[in-house]
Amino acid sequence: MNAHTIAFSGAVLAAMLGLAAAPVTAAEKTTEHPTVTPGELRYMGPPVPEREARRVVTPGAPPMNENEFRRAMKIYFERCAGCHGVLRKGATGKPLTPDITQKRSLEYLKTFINFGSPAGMPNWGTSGELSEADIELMAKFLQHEPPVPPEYGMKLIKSTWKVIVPPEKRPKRQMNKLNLANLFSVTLRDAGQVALIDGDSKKIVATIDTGYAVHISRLSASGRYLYVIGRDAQVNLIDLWMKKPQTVAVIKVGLEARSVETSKYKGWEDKYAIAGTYWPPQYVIMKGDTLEPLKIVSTRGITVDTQEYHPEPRVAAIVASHQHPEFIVNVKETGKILLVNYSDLDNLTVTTIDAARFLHDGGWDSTKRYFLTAANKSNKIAVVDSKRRKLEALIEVGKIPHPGRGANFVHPKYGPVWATSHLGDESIVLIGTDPRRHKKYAWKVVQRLKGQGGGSLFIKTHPRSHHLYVDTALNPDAAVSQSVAVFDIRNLDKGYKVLPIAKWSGLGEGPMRVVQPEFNKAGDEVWFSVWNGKKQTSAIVVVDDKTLKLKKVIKDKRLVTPTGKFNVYNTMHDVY
Ligand code: DHE
Repeated sequence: MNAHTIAFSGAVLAAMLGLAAAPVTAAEKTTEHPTVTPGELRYMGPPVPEREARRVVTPGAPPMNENEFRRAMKIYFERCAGCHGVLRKGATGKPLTPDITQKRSLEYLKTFINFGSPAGMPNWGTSGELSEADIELMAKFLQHEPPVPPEYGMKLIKSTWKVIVPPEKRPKRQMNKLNLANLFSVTLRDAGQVALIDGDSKKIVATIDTGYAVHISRLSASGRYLYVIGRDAQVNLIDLWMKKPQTVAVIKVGLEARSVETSKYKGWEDKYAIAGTYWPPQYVIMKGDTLEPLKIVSTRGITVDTQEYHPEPRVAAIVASHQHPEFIVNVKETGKILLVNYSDLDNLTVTTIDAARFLHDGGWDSTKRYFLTAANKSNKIAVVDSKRRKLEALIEVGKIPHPGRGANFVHPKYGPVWATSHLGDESIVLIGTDPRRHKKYAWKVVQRLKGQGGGSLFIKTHPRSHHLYVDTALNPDAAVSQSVAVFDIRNLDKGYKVLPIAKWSGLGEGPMRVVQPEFNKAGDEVWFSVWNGKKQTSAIVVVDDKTLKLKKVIKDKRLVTPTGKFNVYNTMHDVY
C-alpha cells in the first residue's frame, strides 16, 4: 500500500514536537523568508502556510489535510511512540500499522483512545489529556501509513538538553541521611516516574518524574548519581546527594530508547554517559555530570549473517567495560557488539564483534571480564571477552533467552556459572564461566534446569544467598505469572519451590504479574514487583531470603505499575 508520505526536516519537526529548536539567528535570516534559513529553503522549500495544506492519502484511511497530519504526528511522537514504537510496529503497546487499524474502524479507535484499557493503555480522553477533536485526529492518523520519523541530530538533541542544577552548585557532600547503598530506584512504568525506596525502612523517600514509559535505572561508578531512561529516550540524571534527591540534568537523545550507562574504567569513572536508542538507531555519548551531548554515532549497517543492509538496527543492552575505556554496545538487528573506546572521542575507535542477530539484554560473569548476552530470537548466548576484545563463544541455549543481567553463582560441581531463563520455554540454562580452574566447563551449557514455565524475564541470586529466583511474568497461566520459582543452589536436582508472591501481596483483583527479583545490599532480602493494571493497586513484596517467608508488603498509591527495581549497591557493583 503506497502512501503519500511527507518528510519533515529536523527544524520543522523540532517546532512540531514542541522542542525549542534553536531560533533562526539574524545572520541566518534571509530576505526570501522571515523564518527559514537559505539552507532550509533550498532543502525543504518554504514552510507550507496553513491555508495551502496538502491532503495526506493512504488508501483506505479517512482523509486528513497536512496540518491535521502534522498535529497528529506531534501527538504520536510525544505520547504514543514510547509504547507503540516510532514505526508503530509495537513495543509494550500493540502494533498500530494500517493493516490492523483500518480493520478496527474509526469509532473503535476513538473509543479505545478515549477510555484506554486495563492492559496499560492510558485513558487519554476521560483523563482529559486529549480533547475530543484530537482523539478523532489520532483515530484517523493511525489508519494512515506511519510517517518516516525524524532523525535526531545534535541540533534537535541539544534543544532538549537542560542542566537544572550545574555541577558547581550541587552539594559537596551527601545532604540527606539516606543509607544510599541500600536505596532502591523503582520503575513506575505507566506513571513515567521512578520511586526511590529506602531499603531499610521500606519507605518511599521520593517519586521523581522521568521519561515516558520509563524503563531502566543505572548508577554512576560513584554511586551518587542515578541515570534513568524512558522509552521516549529521555534521560534523567538524578543527584542522590541533594537534600531531597532530584533531577539535575535532562536530555532527550531520540524518540525511543532502552539503555543508559556511565563509563566505569579506572580513571574514567563517570566522565562519560552513553544512551542507546531504538529510534533513531544510534548511540549518544554525553558528559557524565551534565549530560551535555558530545558524540552521536549511527548503528545502521550490515547484518552479521546475511550481510544485508539494515536501516533500523536498534541499540539494546549497554555495559561499561572494566578492562578498557570502552562501552560495550549491543546492536539488535545487525547482531554486532560494538566496543566503543571513549578515550579519544574525536578519533573514535570501535571494535566490531560479530555475534548473532537480535541481541538484547545481558550482564557480566562474576569476574566482570566476560559479557554474556542474549541474542534472543537466535536462541543463543554470546560471550565477549572484554579484555581480549574477542568473541569467546556463541552458545546454543533454550528458546528466546531473556536473562536481564543474568545470575552468577558457584555450582557445587561445575564451579562459577552464569544462568539465564527463557521467554520461549521453561528451561533455565547454566553456563560455565571459569576458563582457568574449570576449563572443560567454560562457555558450555553445564546444566539445564526445569522451571515453572516459559515467559520468564528475570533471574537473580546474590553472593550471600544460596537461592536462585526465577520469575515467569509473561506466562499465560496466572498461577505461574503470579508466583516465582526458587531453587536451592546447593542441591539443584531437588527442583524448585513456588513462592505465591501475588497472593502474599493481598492485592486481590487485577491482571497482576510478578516481575524481577532484586536483592537488598545485605543479600538477605529479595524484592519482587507485583505489577498490576494502571488503575489497580500494585505492590512490592519483600521475601526473607533465609526463610523464604514473606517479610513485608510495600503498598502505596504512588506505586503505579512498579516493574524494574535497582538496588544502588548491587547495581553499582554488578552484583547479580
Ligand atoms: Fe526491558 C532491560 C528492551 C519490555 C523491564 N529491556 C532491558 C534492556 C533492553 C530492554 C534492551 C537491557 C538494557 C541494558 O541493560 O542496558 N524491554 C525491552 C524491549 O524492547 C521490550 C521487550 C519491549 C518494549 O517495548 O520495551 C521490553 N522491559 C520490558 C517490559 O515490559 C518490562 C518487563 C517492564 C517495563 O518496565 O517496561 C521491562 N527491561 C526491564 C527491566 C530491565 C530491562 C526491569 C533491567 C533488568 C536488569 O536487571 O538490568
